[in-house]
Amino acid sequence: MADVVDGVFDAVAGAAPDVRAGLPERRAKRDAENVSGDTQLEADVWADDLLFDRTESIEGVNWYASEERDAIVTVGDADEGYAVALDPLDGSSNVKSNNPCGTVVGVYDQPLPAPGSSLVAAGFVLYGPTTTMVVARDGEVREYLVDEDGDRTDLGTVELPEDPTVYGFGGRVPEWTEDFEAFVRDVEDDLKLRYGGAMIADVNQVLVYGGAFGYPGLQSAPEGKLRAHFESMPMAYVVETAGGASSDGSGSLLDLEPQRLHERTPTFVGNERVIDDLEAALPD
Ligand code: P6P
Repeated sequence: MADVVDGVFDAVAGAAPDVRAGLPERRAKRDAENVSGDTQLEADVWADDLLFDRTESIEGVNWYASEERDAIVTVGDADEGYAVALDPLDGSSNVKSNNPCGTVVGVYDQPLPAPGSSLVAAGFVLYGPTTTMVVARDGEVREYLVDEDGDRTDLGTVELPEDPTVYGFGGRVPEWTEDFEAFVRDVEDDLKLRYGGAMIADVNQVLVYGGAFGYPGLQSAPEGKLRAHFESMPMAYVVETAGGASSDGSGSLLDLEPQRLHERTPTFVGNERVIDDLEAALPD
């Protein structure tokens, strides 16, 4: 397994400079939507193609799935192996406004759809003032600086701070349920709002400063917006490995068993006490 996980994160880190370099001229919207109904940027499709090329021949990777592709691609010739699930350019709408975006990576030990418990590693690349990679595997989370050659410098382990400081919850407030809005009103008495429209950047703030990020179920969309396989479960794996907690409103996101590849779920990650308060505030 270690070789496969090494191979996946080496390939994604190696691709990062190319993805970042290709963003400036790919800010335009395509006249297309992905299977989830998101408007696709040229950058979404281009990053997906590039990352597919860099990962599809890794020994042990049998399936490639991405938020931008309707179906899973079988890239191996065995009935068993690992599935790589990517959000190739999470927060791509931030490219136009020059705000952070990145790539979410999940490595599952079975074909998708798969339970959150089948993740063996997860992480993300963050295109911010610098390019960094966060990897959760083997019980720890480590952060790396990714240079222009795609080489990584180890910056050490990442552990969620004891005390929460920031919060960020997506969706329009009028679309929130009453119980969730009441919970946020309590949270905002203690924490500072940090919400930037890209899950990987907002979760990275939680990893650095402590707090909580989420995208709740909405009155018009009880399942919320974020995709279980490509965003919610991988980021839950990172935050839980860093000492935090996750929830879909009632229990850990790693206990989810999605039945569809592009299934969405209400998503919350952060300090355990904030997540406990959230679950207490929402109806069973
Ligand atoms: P909204 C990006 O499109 C994304 O999937 C997540 O990265 C982000 O947290 C969320 O959607 C932002 O959604 O509705 O605030 O634009």
